[in-house]
Amino acid sequence: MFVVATAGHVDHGKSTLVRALTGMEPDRWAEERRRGMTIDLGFAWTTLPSGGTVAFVDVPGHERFVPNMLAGVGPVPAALVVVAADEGWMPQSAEHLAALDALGVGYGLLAVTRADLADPGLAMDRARAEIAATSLGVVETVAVSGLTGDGLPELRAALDRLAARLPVPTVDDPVRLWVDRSFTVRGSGTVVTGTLGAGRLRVGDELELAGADEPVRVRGLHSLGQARPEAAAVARVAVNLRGTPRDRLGRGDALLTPGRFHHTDLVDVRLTGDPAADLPATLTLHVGSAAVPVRVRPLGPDTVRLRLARPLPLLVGDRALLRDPGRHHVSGGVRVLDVAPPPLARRGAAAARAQVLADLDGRPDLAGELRRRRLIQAGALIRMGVPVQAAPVAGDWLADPGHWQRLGDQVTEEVARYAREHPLEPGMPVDALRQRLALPDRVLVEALVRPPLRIHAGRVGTASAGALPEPVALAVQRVRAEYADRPFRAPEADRLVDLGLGPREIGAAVRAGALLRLADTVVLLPDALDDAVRVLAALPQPFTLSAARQALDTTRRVAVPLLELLDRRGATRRLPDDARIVVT
Ligand SMILES: Nc1nc2c(ncn2[C@@H]2O[C@H](COP(=O)(O)OP(=O)(O)OP(=O)(O)O)[C@@H](O)[C@H]2O)c(=O)[nH]1
Ligand SMILES: [Mg+2]
Repeated sequence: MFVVATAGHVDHGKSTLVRALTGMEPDRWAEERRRGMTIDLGFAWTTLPSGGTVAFVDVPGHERFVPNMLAGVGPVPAALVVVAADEGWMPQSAEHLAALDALGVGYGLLAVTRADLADPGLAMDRARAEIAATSLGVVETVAVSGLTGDGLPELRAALDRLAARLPVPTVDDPVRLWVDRSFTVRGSGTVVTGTLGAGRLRVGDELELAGADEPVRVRGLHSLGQARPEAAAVARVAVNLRGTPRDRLGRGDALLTPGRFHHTDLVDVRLTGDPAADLPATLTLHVGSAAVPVRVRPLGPDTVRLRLARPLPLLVGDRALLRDPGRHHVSGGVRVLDVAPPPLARRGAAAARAQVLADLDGRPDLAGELRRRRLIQAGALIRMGVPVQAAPVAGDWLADPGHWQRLGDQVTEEVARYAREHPLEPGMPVDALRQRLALPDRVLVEALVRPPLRIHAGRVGTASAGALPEPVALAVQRVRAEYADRPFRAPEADRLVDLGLGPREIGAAVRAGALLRLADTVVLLPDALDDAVRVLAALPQPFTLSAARQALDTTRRVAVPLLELLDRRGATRRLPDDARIVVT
């Protein structure tokens, strides 16, 4: 199937032509038929001589209904421009064509209708020239009469040739179905329709709806009036949603493949075509079937920042248009350059941003994104519409290679500085390093630590960081030598001072496992605990504090905290009468 939107001035015969081609009534409302005028979008389809199907989105031509027209053409890649032979080129011929051009629609046909009423030559020449100057380029042209049927076979053949030229849709892409209609079907619930431009929908699929916390589920699918288990792009589809109230969604909403789109209310864009120098500060952004008021902030000669009144699922490269609803005027097309632009807080930030944007063209560019963002998660880039082929540096994180190299150097510097400032600590805590480098995730620190640095017990240091600074190591060695034959006699406080073991040094030695701390200034050699248990186990059980003190050949200063530590570790148990037993 391929989908074509009509375009053209009011009363030029768009709906009559669609009716003549399809045998279906595009004007769905009684009011439309009574007034002989299309108000809202109409939908009809037919089989072409080739056997292929064309579906039409028939738009209103009246200037009051241009927003409806834009909702219809937004997601559609091809247009049938209709001009009446007897009236020729008119204001909404021009406005509709400007809209197609702004959206970058590249495929189309020209039908000069009402050819039974006047010679189509003049209207045809003018329209061809106008169209040739737009993104549509030179188009095939057919003179027709919706009344007599003249020219219809030629138009059908031309539609077939147009279909053959259209790009092959990408059915593996994520779905972004812009809703152009929503209604309730008795017994089925909410149904929405739209033009599926890419991807594939299946009954049972879960989809995301912007602004809704819960996913929505596809209960049924219709295309061309028939129920189907699945529909692949390009297609007109009607989607029945399970359990979604009708008032939760409508025209301008989008049904999305979950997790694949970034919802943004701030975008930097390039103005396409001939941007007016004095763009109004508030305009309406039309993209897909959505129309959202925006505030415009000029940045460069043809680049602006748009603040959207509500977030939309936009991708880098999206085409959209800006319109001044007050003046009935398409102000220009836009191409989205950045859907997650940086804030412009500092002085000169806007000028700097304009320079960055000058080099962007809306084509997703992984290397450029990494250069500008330095560190970003692959999922975040994919949600912006930037395909990711690069390998992550850690977890889901991608890094600009130059930035990653600099971070590696910084790690070495920071760890060395920390070691200088904290000589007794066995390395820099990982989280302190993460904060110092302003890294968003601990896995990045872990990936940046390379030999000879390593992470041990939550700290980054050299492989020898477990070892003690030399003076402390020497002091511990002397304690060992002096107390080898009386392991439960802890050095007195003044002896510790003589040895150069102040509180910081003792702390370092304890962390390194070179000393065992019983109390503030009561330290033993680390094997003392096991030795003590052996000695105490040889005593008649239970034993008193005094018996333990004598057996260990030590003082109360050591014996009390030593036994308490053994109690805590479960090696001894204190009985109600204060005697103890060794637990075996
Ligand atoms: N004689 C003649 N009349 C036509 C032809 N096509 C359309 N008309 C008449 O022109 C009038 C407008 O036709 P529509 O098809 O409603 O025009 P439209 O472009 O859909 O108008 P809007 O949807 O309001 O923009 C109707 O009265 C049609 O009967 C044609 O080829 N020949
Ligand atoms: Mg009509």
